Amino acid sequence: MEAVGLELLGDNARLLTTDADDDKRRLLAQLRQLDDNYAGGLIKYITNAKRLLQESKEGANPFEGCVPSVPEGERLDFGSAAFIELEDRGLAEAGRTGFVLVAGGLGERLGYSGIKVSLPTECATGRCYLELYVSSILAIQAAHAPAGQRLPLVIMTSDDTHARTEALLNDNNYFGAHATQITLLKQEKVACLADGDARLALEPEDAFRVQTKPHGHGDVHMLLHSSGLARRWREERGLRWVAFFQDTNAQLFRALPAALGVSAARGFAFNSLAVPRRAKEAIGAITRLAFPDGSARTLNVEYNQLDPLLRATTHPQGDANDASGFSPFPGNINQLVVELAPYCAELERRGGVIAEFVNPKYADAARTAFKKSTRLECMMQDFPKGLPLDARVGFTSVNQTWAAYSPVKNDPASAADKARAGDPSHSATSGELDLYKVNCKMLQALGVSVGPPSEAAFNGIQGLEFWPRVVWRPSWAVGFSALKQRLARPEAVTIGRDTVLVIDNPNASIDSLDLKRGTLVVAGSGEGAVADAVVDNDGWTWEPLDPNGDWPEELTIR
Ligand code: UGB
Repeated sequence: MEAVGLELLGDNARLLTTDADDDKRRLLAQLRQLDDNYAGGLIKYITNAKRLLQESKEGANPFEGCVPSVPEGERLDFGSAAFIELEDRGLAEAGRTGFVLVAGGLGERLGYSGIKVSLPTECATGRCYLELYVSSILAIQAAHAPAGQRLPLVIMTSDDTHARTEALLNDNNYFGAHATQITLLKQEKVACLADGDARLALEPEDAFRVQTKPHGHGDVHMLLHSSGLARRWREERGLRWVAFFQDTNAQLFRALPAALGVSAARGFAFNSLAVPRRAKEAIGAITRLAFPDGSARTLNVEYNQLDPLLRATTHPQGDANDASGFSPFPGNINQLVVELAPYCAELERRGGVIAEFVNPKYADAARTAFKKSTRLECMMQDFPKGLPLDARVGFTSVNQTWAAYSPVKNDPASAADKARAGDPSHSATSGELDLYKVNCKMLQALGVSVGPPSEAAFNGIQGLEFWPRVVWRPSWAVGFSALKQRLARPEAVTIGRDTVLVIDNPNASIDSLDLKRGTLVVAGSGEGAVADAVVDNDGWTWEPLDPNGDWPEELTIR
């Protein structure tokens, strides 16, 4: 390591004594590890930190002189003819895609003690997020990948999630995947910075240990580069795309294929799946920025930066809704479709490092001291910041948010507060209910008579749309066209209000069914059709839990 610029802020008196050699070795080992984990080493990290901290101290505006506008992209109605056409095209492309799940976050806002990918997506089957993702990829592989191609899945973990993710896979036999097709890449934390000069912060209780914190989900790009996986996917596996996604969105495979179709149709090197964004909603906005030198880029602008940028330029009213009731700028949901060839070229050029930022909370007006230590961070959606200017960057927005994005992020109390304020609750409750809704809406779009939904209240969230609890295995159908093939006569199928339909048999089809009341589980694996079936039983019911009962956490949070 170069002997420049590395300063530790802490109990320096003890650092100088000779009776602490073991502790010093321990510190050195940690510094070596921090050096290895960052592309370019610790000195590069500190150099970057000094630059970013100086810019922050000066109050530099990264968007100085930029003019924002709404970028090029596609806005689709879920289930429309255009949607289904792009979905079909995208599913064919999905057979040449590597999938990347970022699952290193602890999900502190949710307050769940387990890892988020182990949460049930819904209560009808209890299928967890990781199982849903893996089985969707396997279903796409069976239907759309070239013979013998096993579609890869990378899961980025962290110290907080790695062992439990590994155990979840092992305990469930990789959910049917081949063990070699799932790779876990663990992100490491980065050193904390004690002050504006980027001196490293030591633990208050241990003068021989540097404080560390997560670097953010942008680490995924560095790991795909340093592991050599992205390059091998392109050169050895002949894959064309890489799709990134977050830990808890059961709607992922309802919307991602259409985005892949849009990428192929429009030649997008980088395509962000998006949903309509209400002004001030805490999600990033996909924005085209024209720079003073005449160049332009399409980027994610985080919600806290959007309002001042708009006020200072084209929209004096700031981050406001237009006549549609939404912001004209689509909301980023961090499901990204990236073309592998330009992606690999860019990783090569930048050594896997992507744009970073720093967000210190200052303790003084001179902006030199911090309230607490800070660190550099990076976000996976910032990758286009360094792409060549001629790279086509766009978005695919699905107009019906419930069909594309319903993540589980908030604990019940904050979820109820958000719902009361008219914002999406992004809770285990909404995640489950939106999944039933999207499945029912798919069947309805194909001519099945469904519902109507009831109104329900769970965990203090009132007025919820409670559709029949309809779920099927991904191997039964991914996408509208596959679903259509499972229904010989959609007009002969009725799914009544408050009923439950679980299709567990991947080989069954439905000819005619009147699900009047209660529950139907289509189990087994034999081929055959549900025909002339009338179901009327007591079935399963969903009811709010007694708050004084002793229930599993997975249930109380929904
Ligand atoms: N994650 C990691 O794998 N590693 C990390 O170090 C951190 C996170 P959050 P966030 O969907 O509403 C994003 O914490 O970062 C994984 C976008 O930036 O749930 O606050 C983690 O496991 C924002 O523009 O979200 O905000 C999870 O799978 C907007 O789109 C994923 O990263 C926002 O999501 C996201 O982590 C949103």
